[in-house]
Amino acid sequence: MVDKRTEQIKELLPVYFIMGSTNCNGRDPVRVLEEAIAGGITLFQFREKGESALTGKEKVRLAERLKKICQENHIPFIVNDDLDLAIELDAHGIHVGQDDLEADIVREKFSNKILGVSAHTIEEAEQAIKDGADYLGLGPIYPTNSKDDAREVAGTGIIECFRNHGITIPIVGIGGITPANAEEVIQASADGVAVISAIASSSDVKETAKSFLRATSK
Ligand code: 3NM
Repeated sequence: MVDKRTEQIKELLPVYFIMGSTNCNGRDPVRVLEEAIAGGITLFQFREKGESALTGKEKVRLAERLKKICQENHIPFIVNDDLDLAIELDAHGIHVGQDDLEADIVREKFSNKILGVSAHTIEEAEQAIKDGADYLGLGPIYPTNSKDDAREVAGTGIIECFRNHGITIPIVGIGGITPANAEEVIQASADGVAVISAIASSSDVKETAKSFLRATSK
């Protein structure tokens, strides 16, 4: 039986926009987020990473501004890999990778919040579930330029493989996903797509977010 919490998480995942100041081609991240929300994104993750990423107070200030926009638009605000920031901002959730914080420690300190974990193998997925993950991020599904240490391209087959191994918790595909290939990811039985560049660096952020919503609700 699928419980209510799982159903609620699934509803948040269709168009999961991830972004930080380094992903916006010099545009104001606040504007980019507003346009993405106007286009219909369903969840937002603040991921401030890369060479010119903001740190310290500047990072906190940007996170606060983006969280406020999410709050005004009823979009949950997830923080990537920064437990102190997630706690300081009382974020709706946190996402951690395999090389980041330990998921079980995060779950302990951040109970009742959304916990996402990146997984690449069945063992990692099973561990994440034991640790209390609400959803898994699987990738990179397609080639990506947005993550320096991305693993080998997995294709949509990784999603089918996890499902065939009995992994039933919500899954979001990530890496190189565009409006043109998003439907394939959903057909492979993901509950949504997590996207950085196709939305953040689009010349029409709102329209691109709309295209993702159409592609994932077919
Ligand atoms: N994690 P884009 S791939 C943040 O494979 C991230 O776990 C990945 O960015 C993983 O949509 C990735 O621009 C980058 O390809 C996704």
